[in-house]
Amino acid sequence: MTANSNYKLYALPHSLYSGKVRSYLRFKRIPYEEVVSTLRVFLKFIVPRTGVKYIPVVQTPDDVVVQDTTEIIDFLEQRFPQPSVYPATPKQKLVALLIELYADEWLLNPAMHYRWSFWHEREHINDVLEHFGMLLSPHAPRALRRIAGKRFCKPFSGALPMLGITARTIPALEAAYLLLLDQLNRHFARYPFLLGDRPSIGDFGLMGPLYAHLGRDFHPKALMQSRAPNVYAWVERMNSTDPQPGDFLADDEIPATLLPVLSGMFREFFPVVTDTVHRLDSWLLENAGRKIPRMIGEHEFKYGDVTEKRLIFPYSQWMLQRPLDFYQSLNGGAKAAADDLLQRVGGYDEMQLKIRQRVRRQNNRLIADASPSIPDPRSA
Ligand SMILES: N[C@@H](CCC(=O)N[C@@H](CS)C(=O)NCC(=O)O)C(=O)O
Repeated sequence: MTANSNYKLYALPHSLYSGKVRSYLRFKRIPYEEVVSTLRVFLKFIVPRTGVKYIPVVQTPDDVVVQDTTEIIDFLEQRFPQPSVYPATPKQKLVALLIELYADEWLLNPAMHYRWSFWHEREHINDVLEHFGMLLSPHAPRALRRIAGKRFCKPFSGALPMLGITARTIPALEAAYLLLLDQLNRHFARYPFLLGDRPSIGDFGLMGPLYAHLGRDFHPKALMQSRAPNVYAWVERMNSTDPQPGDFLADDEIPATLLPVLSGMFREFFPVVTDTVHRLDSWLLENAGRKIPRMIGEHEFKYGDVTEKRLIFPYSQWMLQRPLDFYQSLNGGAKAAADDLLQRVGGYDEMQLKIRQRVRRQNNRLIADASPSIPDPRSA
């Protein structure tokens, strides 16, 4: 045991993925303290202990250090199993895993757009820059943090085109986000969380984009409050320091209000993540033994009717493997129930995808599994 017996969350107040773990720690009532991830903290702790430059990172009182929100939550679920954030029933567990994937890997887009496309709104952008300036020091005067923040934020503000967020796609991106807000607003009018009275891994996933950027930055927060007050109330519920969780809905029920959200996810995001799997498959064949980079070239995708290009992120396959493995492990009545749900939301064919070259995480990096699980059809 270290002198301090609390868990530590290395994070930043405005960091997307930090919001996911923070709300989880609060929900589980795990005593923790939040450490502001300044450059010094990155240099002295995060990089030496994780080998990578991401937040959030959790350090346990017995000095285990875990990086990646999904791994952090799964690690803590072992230590604090009750109440579980994974539903025990097949449809609910599948939906929770799918929504975590969607939030982490796709709703990053509206989050990034609504943070970085509003430079002309002074209050909005100053707040963002002052938060980035915390990398220098959270105690530096606001004006100084704003100046430092301008430098530190460049890799993020400059990332929009790499994510396919351009003048051409922004109208469709905004339309898709407003539609999602309306759908979730209807859902949260009836249910406190996605699957009833208890937040699931899907809720925590959604808290990344829907809190740090879309429910916290000035411009999108005002939009969420006026257009989707029930979503904003959910954000506040998810951040509560005194959570009062109940149970998931009985009988493996999936609320009808979630079906349009799932349909939208399969329509908009699944073509992208499916193509990511195909592109990574080819990349691994051509680059056997090489380290998997964070991005492997670019591919075309569609927002609404507009075709654009974005970078390909192999990590998305790792996240996809979770719901896919779970679904493909089902049989009997559980599979039939999941199939029926998938048919109704236009996701049945998508979920039959067989991943030939699986990936896993080792020492906080993505690596290819030793041997492909299915032979290469091209070598036949
Ligand atoms: N998949 C990772 C993503 C972590 C991540 O991208 N964190 C952001 C901050 S919210 C970051 O550290 N970005 C640094 C970078 O992109 O270089 C997770 O779930 O933890």
